[in-house]
Amino acid sequence: MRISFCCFDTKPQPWVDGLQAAFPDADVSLWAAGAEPADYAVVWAPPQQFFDEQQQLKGIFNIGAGVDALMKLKLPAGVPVVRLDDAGMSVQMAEYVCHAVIRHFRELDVYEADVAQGKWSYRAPRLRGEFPVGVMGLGVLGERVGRALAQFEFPVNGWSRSPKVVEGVQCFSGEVGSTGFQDFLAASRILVCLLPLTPDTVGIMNRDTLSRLQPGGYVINVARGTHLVDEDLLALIDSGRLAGATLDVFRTEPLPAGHAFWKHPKVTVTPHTSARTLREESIAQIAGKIRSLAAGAPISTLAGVVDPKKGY
Ligand code: NDP
Ligand code: OXD
Repeated sequence: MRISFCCFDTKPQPWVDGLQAAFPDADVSLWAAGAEPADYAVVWAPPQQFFDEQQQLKGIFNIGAGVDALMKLKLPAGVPVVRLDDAGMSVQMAEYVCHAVIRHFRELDVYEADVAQGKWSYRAPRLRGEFPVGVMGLGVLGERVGRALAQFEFPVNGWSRSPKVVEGVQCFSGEVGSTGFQDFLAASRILVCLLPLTPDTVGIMNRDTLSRLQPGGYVINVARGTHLVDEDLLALIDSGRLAGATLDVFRTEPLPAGHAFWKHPKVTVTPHTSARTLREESIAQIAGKIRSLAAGAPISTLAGVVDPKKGY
C-alpha cells in the first residue's frame, strides 16, 4: 500500500512518521511533483497538481473537518473524500464557544479593561434568559457546542438543513432563507456559525440576516471567514445594532495587517485556533478508516464521508 501525505500548513514529517508507524509495511511519503501513484491520500488544501497526478487513489482523507478547500478542486471521479469526524475537535470547539459566550454575557472584557486601569467596579448582573444563543449547523461540532451551552443554562437554539433533536436545544430546520431559518434568527441574540462553507452558506452572515437577531446581538464565527460579510458586521456594530463579535476565521488568513477587525474595540480576534487538528487522534482515526476500506468495508460504513452533491 502506498500513502501520500500532502499539506503545506504544518510540519509534514511527524505526520509521515505517524502514518508509517500505523502502517509499517506501507510506503508512506511526503508528496512531491512526479511522485509515484498512491492508494490513499492524506491531505489539507493540496494543489490541483496533486490530483492531476494522483489518478489511482482509492480514498482521500482530509486532516480537518471542513472540506471547502478540497471541493474547489477537480478531484478524481468516484474517489471517496473523508473528513475528520471530531477527532478531538468538538471538545475544543465547545470550550472556545462557551468561553466567548460567557466572556460576553458576564462582561469579562469590560472587567479586564477596568482592572487594567486599577478600577474596582461592578456591573449589574444580566439575565441569561435574555441571551439566547443560536448555533448555525448542528453537525458533529455544532451539536456538541449546543449541548455544552445548555449545561450553562443558556436558552439554546440550533438550525440545520434537516430536522434534529438535541437535548436542551430548540431545533429549527430548513434551507437558507426558509421560515425555519428566519424563526431561528429571530429567537437568537448570540449567533454562532458552525456551518460548512458551501455555495449555499457563503455570506450567510450579512446585513439582512444579522439585523434579524434580537437587539444587542453578538456574533461568534468559528467556521469560515467567507460566511461573514465583514463590512456588514462592522456597520451593524458601529451603529449599535450589534454589541460585538468574536472571530476565529477570516476571508484572508492570516488576517491582513490594517484590517479593521484587528483594533476594533468590540471585536475579539483569534488566529483560526478554536479547534485544532490533533495529530495523534487524527492519524488513529484515518488509519482505522484506511484499514476498513482496505479490508473491503463499504464506504457507507465510514463516518465523515463527504457527499459531493452537498459539498460537506
Ligand atoms: P458537519 O458536516 O458535521 O455539520 C454541518 C452542519 O451544518 C449540519 O448540521 C448541516 O445540516 C448543517 N448545514 C450545512 N449546510 C447547511 C445549509 N445550507 N442549511 C442549513 N444547515 C446546513 O460539520 P462539523 O460540525 O464537523 O464542522 C462544521 C464546520 O466547522 C466545518 O465545515 C469547518 O468549516 C468548521 N471548522 C472550523 C474549525 C476552526 O478551528 N475554526 C475547526 C473545525 C471545523 P444537516 O445535518 O441537516 O446536513
Ligand atoms: C477544520 C479547520 O476544518 O481546522 O478542521 O478549520
